[in-house]
Amino acid sequence: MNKTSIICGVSILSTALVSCNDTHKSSKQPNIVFILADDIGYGDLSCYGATKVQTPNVDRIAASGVRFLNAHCAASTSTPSRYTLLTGQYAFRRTDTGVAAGNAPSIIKSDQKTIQAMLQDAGYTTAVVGKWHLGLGVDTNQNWNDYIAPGPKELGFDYSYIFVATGDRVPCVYIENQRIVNLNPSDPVEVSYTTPFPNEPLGIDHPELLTKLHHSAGHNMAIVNGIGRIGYMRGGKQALWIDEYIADSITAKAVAFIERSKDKPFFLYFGTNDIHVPRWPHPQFVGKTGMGPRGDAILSFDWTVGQVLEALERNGLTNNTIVIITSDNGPVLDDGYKDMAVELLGNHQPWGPLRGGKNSIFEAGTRVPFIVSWPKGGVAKGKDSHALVSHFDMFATMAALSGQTLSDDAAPDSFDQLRAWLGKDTKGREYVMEYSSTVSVIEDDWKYIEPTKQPNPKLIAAGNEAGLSNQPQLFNLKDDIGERNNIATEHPDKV
Ligand code: NG6
Ligand code: CA
Repeated sequence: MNKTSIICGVSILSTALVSCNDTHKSSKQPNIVFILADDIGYGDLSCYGATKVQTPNVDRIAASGVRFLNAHCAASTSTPSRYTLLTGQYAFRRTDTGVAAGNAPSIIKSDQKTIQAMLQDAGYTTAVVGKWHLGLGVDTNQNWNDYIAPGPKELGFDYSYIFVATGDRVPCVYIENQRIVNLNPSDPVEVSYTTPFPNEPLGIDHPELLTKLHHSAGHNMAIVNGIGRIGYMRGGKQALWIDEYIADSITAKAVAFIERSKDKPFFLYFGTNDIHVPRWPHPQFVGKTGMGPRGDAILSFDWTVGQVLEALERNGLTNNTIVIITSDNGPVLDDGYKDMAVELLGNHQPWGPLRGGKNSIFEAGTRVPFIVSWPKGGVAKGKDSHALVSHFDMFATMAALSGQTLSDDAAPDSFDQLRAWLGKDTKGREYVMEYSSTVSVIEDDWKYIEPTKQPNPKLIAAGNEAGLSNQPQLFNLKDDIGERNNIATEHPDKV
């Protein structure tokens, strides 16, 4: 190693990385792999305290990097969480960023700045693989049998291999570079979220066709692969996914992208299907945790992480790749299918010590696992950090890292937290805001939840409290991480 590369190797400063980039190939900008789990909770991984399920591959990344204990996503459901992540703008700045249907038009507007377009400007090859859930096309009448735009390409991803919404929403097909994969033109895909198609059996009328999972709430419309879904669809029989192979399919595409991009800096944004409903993991995981499909799907997630890490290793990329693992929102047990998640939970604590869960303004809705590893970047190894961080700081943080200056209209809610992400700054953000029917703010040890006139549903899903109130709520998270004691009246100054 010559002197220049030694200096670059120990430097974490973007300026050094940029200038070294010109002179020595081995000191090029780091690759970025962002793995976004679906609905994995703060206590669902063994490196976050789970014992009934083991996640050795995620744990390996935690051991080589920083495990954050005070990390947040922007919202307690997928679409607003992902919107905020990719645009660096709180989803609650708009009213049309709720959980998207499978035929929602593109939610990110073509003139909005995105992290992936910013990284393209910095010389990165960019890809999205897996869950998208940010809409496609201009309206709800997309022609599914043609190139569907706008979509990932128009928003800055060079390559895409996605499912458009969630595993439980039609259309149940893979879409590669904005065209349905394996589509037979003589069997076109049609999608509706309002009107059933004549002669297409529905879950609500044909329980005998639900050979894999029965619904517990909703999920009684189109039947695909023996599972009822949300929304109606017709056609595309040859293109339909098989749930037990979704992890295989998207992981293979993520790995293939890494293989073919290895010679220049790349950004892979990888949204897994695990562990969202319908949980129907590959047979190799079935029965392995004793917790039913929900637990087994965590193993599938960990397998996916392992495949990505192996691909990096095989291609000599481990050292100079930043790997980030996190989740889009908190955990849920019964999310609309009878998959025994409640009955087989035992003493597993998907929420860790937190209150609430998916769809909740309490901490378990939005405090998520968050792990950052980058051996060459000098990330502290096997360290815990209590710094206040959020995954939507990704935009500004990666801009700083790649030497990009953000324009005034880019990512207003995203801050450069590189030092915190590398485990060097122990404070992190000044504050973070989160959304779930109302907003909350965390600053220092305090969490404030804005009162709302909306009624507080008794329980959402199984056991997840929404946490809404028509009174201000204030918690001291240092003494009361479980948000049991509302001390708003004692601290009017803080409120
Ligand atoms: C809800 C679904 C739930 C899940 C959620 C979105 C029902 C009864 N519940 O409407 O199953 O799909 O939407 O999840 O249909 S998310 O993680 O993508 O935000
Ligand atoms: Ca989710």
